[in-house]
This record gives sequence, C-alpha cells and structure tokens, in this order.
Amino acid sequence: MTIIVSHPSPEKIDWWIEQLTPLLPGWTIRSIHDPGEPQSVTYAVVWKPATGAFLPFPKLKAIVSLGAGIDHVLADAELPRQLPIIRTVGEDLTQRMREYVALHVLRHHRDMPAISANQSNTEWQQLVVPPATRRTVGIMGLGNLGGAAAKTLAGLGFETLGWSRSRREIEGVTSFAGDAELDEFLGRCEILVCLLPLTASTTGMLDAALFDKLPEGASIINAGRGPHLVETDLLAALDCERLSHATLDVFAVEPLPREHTFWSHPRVTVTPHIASLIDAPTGSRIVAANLQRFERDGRVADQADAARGY
Ligand code: NDP
Ligand code: OXD
Repeated sequence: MTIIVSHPSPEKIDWWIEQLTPLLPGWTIRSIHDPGEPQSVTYAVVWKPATGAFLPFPKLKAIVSLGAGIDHVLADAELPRQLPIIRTVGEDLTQRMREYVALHVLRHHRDMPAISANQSNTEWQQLVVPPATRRTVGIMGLGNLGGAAAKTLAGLGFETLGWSRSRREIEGVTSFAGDAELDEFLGRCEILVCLLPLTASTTGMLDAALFDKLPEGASIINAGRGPHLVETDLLAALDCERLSHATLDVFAVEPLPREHTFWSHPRVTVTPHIASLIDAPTGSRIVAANLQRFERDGRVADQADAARGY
C-alpha cells in the first residue's frame, strides 16, 4: 500500500510521514511532491490539496481528510467524485470543541469583552447579567461537534437550542430542523454558535438577513468555516450595535491577513482556527486505524457523504 501526504506546509508533510510510518508497518508513505510510481498510490492523506492533485493517481481507493471538514477536498473542481472521503474525527476533537464553545459562550454570556474594555480604562463597573438558565444559546449544526457542544451548554444550565437538517434527540436540547424552522430558532438565540459544515447551502448563511432575525444585541461565535460568514454584513451589524460581539475562529482567508479589520475591531475576538485541532499522536493513530480498517473492510464509520457535502 502506498500513501501520499499532501499539506500546504512542507514541514507538516514530513511530520505526518514521520508520525504515520511506525503506525503502518509494511505501508509506504511518501510526500505528494515525491510520490514514486503514480500507479502504486492507493491512499491520499490531505489537508487543503491543490486543484487536480489526485489526477496523476489512477489507483487511489480513498482520500483521508486531516480534519472533520471535507470542504477543502470537495473544493477541487477536478476531484474524482467517486472516491470515498474519510474524516478524521474522535473524542479528542469533540472534547476540544466542547471546551472552545463553553469558553466563548460563557465569555459572551458574562459580558467579558465589556469587562476587559473597562479594565483597559481602569473603570470599575459592576455589570449584572442573568444566570445561564435565563440565557438562550443556539447551535447551528448538531453533528459530532455541535451535538457535543450543545450537551455541554445544557449541562451548564443554558437554555440550549440546536438547528440541523434532520431533527436530533439530545437531552436538554430543543431541536429545530430544516429551513422551515430556522426563523423560529434564530428568533430565540441570544448567543448563536455556528458549527455547520461548509456546503453549497450553508455558504454565506451568516449574513445581514440572518442577523436581523436574532434578538437585538445578540452575539455570534463562528467555529464552522470562514465562508459561512459575510464579513461586510457582520461589520455593519456590529457597527450599528444590532449585534454586540463576534468571536471568529475561521476565516475566508487563513491566516487572517495582518491588515484585516477584524484584528483590531473592539467587538470582534479573533482566534486562529484553534477551536479544535486534533493533537499529533492522537490524530495519526486515528488516521492509521481508519486506513487499516478501510483496506480491510472497504469502508469506515467516519466516511463522509460527498454528495451531501459533509
Ligand atoms: P457533522 O457532519 O458531524 O455534523 C454536521 C451538522 O450540520 C449535522 O447536524 C447536519 O445536519 C448539519 N447540517 C449540515 N448541512 C445543513 C443544512 N444545510 N442545514 C441545517 N443543518 C445542516 O460535522 P462535525 O460536527 O464533525 O463538524 C462540523 C464542522 O465543524 C466541520 O465541517 C468543520 O467545518 C468545522 N470544524 C471546525 C474546527 C475548528 O477548529 N474551527 C474543527 C473541526 C471542525 P444533520 O444532523 O441533519 O445531518
Ligand atoms: C477540521 C478543522 O475540519 O480543523 O477538522 O477545521
């Protein structure tokens, strides 16, 4: 079996080869830039592959996304569409996302951006907020990550709502499903968290029309993908105080350019796509196990549905 590794960072390619080699004895693991005999390549392990990256490898059996999202693979207009795409997910990734969502929802809930601004002005102002039981938080996307984050928020006492394509049963969480129930969901979300996958139907969803459906002064947290957000609409909504704050982990262009307004906007918190990054040893164990299972059974549980887009 020969695997090629593709990553925008050459150091990361070397790193993945180093990590995977001892876990897959008997397999050959090479850089996409030095693939050897193209006919012998059977698997590709990738993050943000270049357009047409897979065309030279006619014997590919599957592509492994080095992440939960597969949008970066589907973005390739020349992708051989029949190839299975395997997501890299697991408890480690889920736990990290739970932590990120809890941290930032609590930060919005307790008005920490305003308290930090007051500290900068040596201003002692006791801001009183309602308890979590009187705060409604909504999560868009109730999959592995959104579902787990919703459970965590419900456990903290928040009135927790979730929105997904199909209805989900999660203890303590009110489930809204499909476009028909979106407006009712949005109308209640004082804090809105986006954990949707990026697909044709979710691109640009976080726009002025959606913000106008949220309660006055609501805040948003986007840990899905940058292109979910219409940046100019967000800036307008923040500047007129329709929205109070935005925490953004993902961006249309990453790394976020140094000159971007978000970096210094008083109502924006920027985190550099770190909401949930799988750690090195755990990630490589998951990738290796999925490859071995796929080679044995021809399928794995973490396979995405490419036609659906996630
Ligand atoms: P899943 O595939 O497990 O879940 C996706 C959820 O979104 C499902 O509940 C699905 O509905 C819902 N959904 C998809 N399309 C729509 C739609 N059109 N309308 C309503 N709901 C929709 O994904 P994960 O939870 O594993 O990951 C979600 C995303 O999080 C990833 O795609 C990635 O973009 C992002 N991510 C970000 C990270 C970060 O560090 N910032 C780290 C990892 C992932 P249904 O349940 O009905 O199928
Ligand atoms: C992912 C990510 O998709 O890190 O896993 O964004």
